[in-house]
Amino acid sequence: MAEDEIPGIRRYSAPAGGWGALRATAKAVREQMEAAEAALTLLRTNKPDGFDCPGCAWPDKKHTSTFQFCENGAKAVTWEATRKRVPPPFFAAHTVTSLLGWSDYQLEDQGRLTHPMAYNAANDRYEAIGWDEAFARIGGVLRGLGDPGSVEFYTSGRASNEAAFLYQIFAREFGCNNFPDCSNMCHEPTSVGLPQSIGIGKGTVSLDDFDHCELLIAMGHNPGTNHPRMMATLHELARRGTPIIVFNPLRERALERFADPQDPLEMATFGATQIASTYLQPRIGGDAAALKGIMKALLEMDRLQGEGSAVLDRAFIAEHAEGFEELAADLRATSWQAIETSAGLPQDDLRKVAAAYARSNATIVTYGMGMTQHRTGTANVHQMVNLLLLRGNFGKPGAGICPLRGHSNVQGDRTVGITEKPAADMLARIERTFGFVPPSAHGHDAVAAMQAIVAGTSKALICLGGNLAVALPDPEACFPAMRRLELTVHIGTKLNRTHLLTGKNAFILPCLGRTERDMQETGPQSVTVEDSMSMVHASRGKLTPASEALKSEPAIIAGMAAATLPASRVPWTALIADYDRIRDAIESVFPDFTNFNERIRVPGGFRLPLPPTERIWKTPTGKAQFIKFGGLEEDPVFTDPTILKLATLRSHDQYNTTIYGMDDRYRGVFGRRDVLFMNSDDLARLGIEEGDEVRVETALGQGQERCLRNVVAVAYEIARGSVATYYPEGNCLVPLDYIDPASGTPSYKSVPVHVFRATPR
Ligand SMILES: Nc1nc2c(c(=O)[nH]1)N[C@H]1C(S)=C(S)[C@@H](COP(=O)(O)OP(=O)(O)OC[C@H]3O[C@@H](n4cnc5c(=O)[nH]c(N)nc54)[C@H](O)[C@@H]3O)O[C@H]1N2
Ligand SMILES: Nc1nc2c(c(=O)[nH]1)N[C@H]1C(S)=C(S)[C@@H](COP(=O)(O)OP(=O)(O)OC[C@H]3O[C@@H](n4cnc5c(=O)[nH]c(N)nc54)[C@H](O)[C@@H]3O)O[C@H]1N2
Ligand SMILES: [Mo]
Repeated sequence: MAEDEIPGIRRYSAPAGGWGALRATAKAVREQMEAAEAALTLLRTNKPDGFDCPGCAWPDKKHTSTFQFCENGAKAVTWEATRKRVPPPFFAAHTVTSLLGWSDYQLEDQGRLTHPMAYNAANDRYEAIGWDEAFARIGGVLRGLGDPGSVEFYTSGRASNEAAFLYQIFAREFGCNNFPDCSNMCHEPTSVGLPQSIGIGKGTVSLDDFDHCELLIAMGHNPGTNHPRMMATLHELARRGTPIIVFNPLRERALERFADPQDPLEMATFGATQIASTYLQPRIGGDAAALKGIMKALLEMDRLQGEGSAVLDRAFIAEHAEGFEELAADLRATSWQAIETSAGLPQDDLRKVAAAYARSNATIVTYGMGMTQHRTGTANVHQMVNLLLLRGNFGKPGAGICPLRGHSNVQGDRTVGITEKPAADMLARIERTFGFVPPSAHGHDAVAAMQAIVAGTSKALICLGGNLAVALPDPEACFPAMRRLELTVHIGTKLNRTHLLTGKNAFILPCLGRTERDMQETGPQSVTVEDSMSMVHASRGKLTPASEALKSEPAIIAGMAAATLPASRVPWTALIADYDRIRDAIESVFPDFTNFNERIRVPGGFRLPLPPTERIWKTPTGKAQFIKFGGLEEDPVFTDPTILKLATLRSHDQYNTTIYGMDDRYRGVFGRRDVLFMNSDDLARLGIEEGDEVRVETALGQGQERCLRNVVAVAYEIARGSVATYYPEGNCLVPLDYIDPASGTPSYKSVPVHVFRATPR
């Protein structure tokens, strides 16, 4: 079938970025905002006195640089600062049941929520309610539940440090550690795996390190879409001639060729820069094997070079690391043939990567969801660290590990206490600061929280942002369970499907977004966020709030807490009057925030301590750990050759469950999302033609049929045996318990499936 015969499927031959990005930005502005206001708003993004971009967690050059253009940052900002509104008459006109029939895109595109709303089951509608009455009713239900452990406190990673801190204090004074958060679906393997390897669950590089790095290995992330400001860094590296080796089963255009909208010459000449110097396409779930192959090759090179070889940093290993001998023995015992089969890459390619790595004196490994959202996500993180440790790539300029975090403050939320497994010293300091005894029993992460909701043991769900039921796997189990809850409370900016899965008592509490002015008793307030390089800085919105009835996230949390806990030891009202007081309390609980208020007044903020950058390892033995990966396979091995591995991905026009538009420009998909990307050999092998309608079925044989229908097969440059579709549509194929046991993160990127042709011949 000729390619233009499939509606909306066109090959995209241009580089990423460039004029296409400028056109897409203009479209986002046109559809959501007044042009003049949009221009002013975008210019305030990531400025010393402006607000932090809600788009991603990639740092900005000290938050002091000139305006950095970013298409998807602009989409995130204009989507929040839209002129569209969802006022009470909207809810009067539509029952919740009818709204459930709308698409995710339609729901959010209605605009900003304007008033607190309470669900009325008698007429199946959300109705406006006063703030105080909402708080009182929520408090009443929570107090009436009896068991504090039956309440789930979800956090999505846009929440500021101040909001997240107050939220965890509220939950802990209430009496539980149930903190499902979006990180559990995202970088939890980083938060679990990195401490085991290097003693801290955060990336170790700073933006400056990219100026000194001699080799970058980029694994399983798609920065052209998800971390667009990183493209400027990659562009710079490529121009400087620094090799960039990509591991991604799909060809992602921005990792191949990019035209920097910041570069006048490139723009004027329609030029572009080649980004990846080497682009390897392992099969989905083949990275652990590939990393083992590279390390095996390195050991072989080291042996060949004999005495005096500089392939491994022997001095570093001896002084700083443990477990090398076990790792080396395991690598020696692993055959090249098995590595090639598991990785889906030839030995030769892996040896070349090893050679390039051995030449580099400073290497950075960057990674994203393609590495973490697997059954072995945590073990995958260990393997990337192993590779870096072999040549001492920690604690020197230009080297280290760089997880690309998701939500703009997901890292900060964890830093200020959103964790279901609280450390004893944090609990002790909470007690000292506020005078109540916080619970120490571990609570639920995201999957465990939903499992408790499905089992009926959890009775209430409070969500600080996000769209939990849609973000989690297995809507068939989750959606009906949500309706059985006693209480659902959503603090959000825009209407989404989870808000419509109403419990017996259901509330939507609309909050200010980051772009908006937050006025409290002592004047306009700033909040703080931490980016993926551990830089903490202030964010201050300037826009007039979308509605006079909105409250800030901290104010909503304080209101709920005060109404729930009449004998609270926390001075909720005083804390809200001046956020400096919240920051003083944060400093009192978390010593790393010394002089917090003073330090965020410096443009660019400050960096939290990162011991590995000084070669200090806060592991139990005080050494960095080599942790071997037993075997080669990330997933169960199937003998049935018709089973393929499915990854669920973001399109270029979406922010997680927020769908901005129906295009995925760089992958050549326009006006639709119902596609399954397939390798043409697999198409031929399975008797499917491009453009055929197909049915995707989960092949785990758990007795339950999981099926995605009405998707169209599209030929794509994707590794053989691997297929991909969009998130969240693909979530119906992922069982709720198909997780990395070490971290609890769902294996969204590797589900065994069968694909059947549905188009009759
Ligand atoms: N515009 C925009 N920005 C965002 C987001 C958004 O949705 N939109 N989401 C934010 C959030 S919360 C997050 S977590 C990040 C997500 O950012 P990314 O980590 O880039 O997220 P994904 O789109 O899920 O896919 C990652 C890549 O993994 C690859 N991949 C899939 N399976 C494998 C595998 O087995 N091995 C390897 N090596 N690669 C694989 C896919 O081809 C894809 O290119 O972005 C953040 N920023
Ligand atoms: N199949 C599959 N599933 C996945 C993934 C995948 O790759 N594949 N990725 C996972 C990942 S990495 C993540 S992080 C999760 C995301 O899970 P979530 O964080 O729960 O989801 P989002 O779509 O980011 O949440 C969108 C909603 O946040 C609210 N919101 C936006 N801005 C604000 C704000 O400033 N304040 C408040 N209070 N609310 C706000 C709006 O109401 C909006 O509807 O999904 C996970 N699910
Ligand atoms: Mo994420």
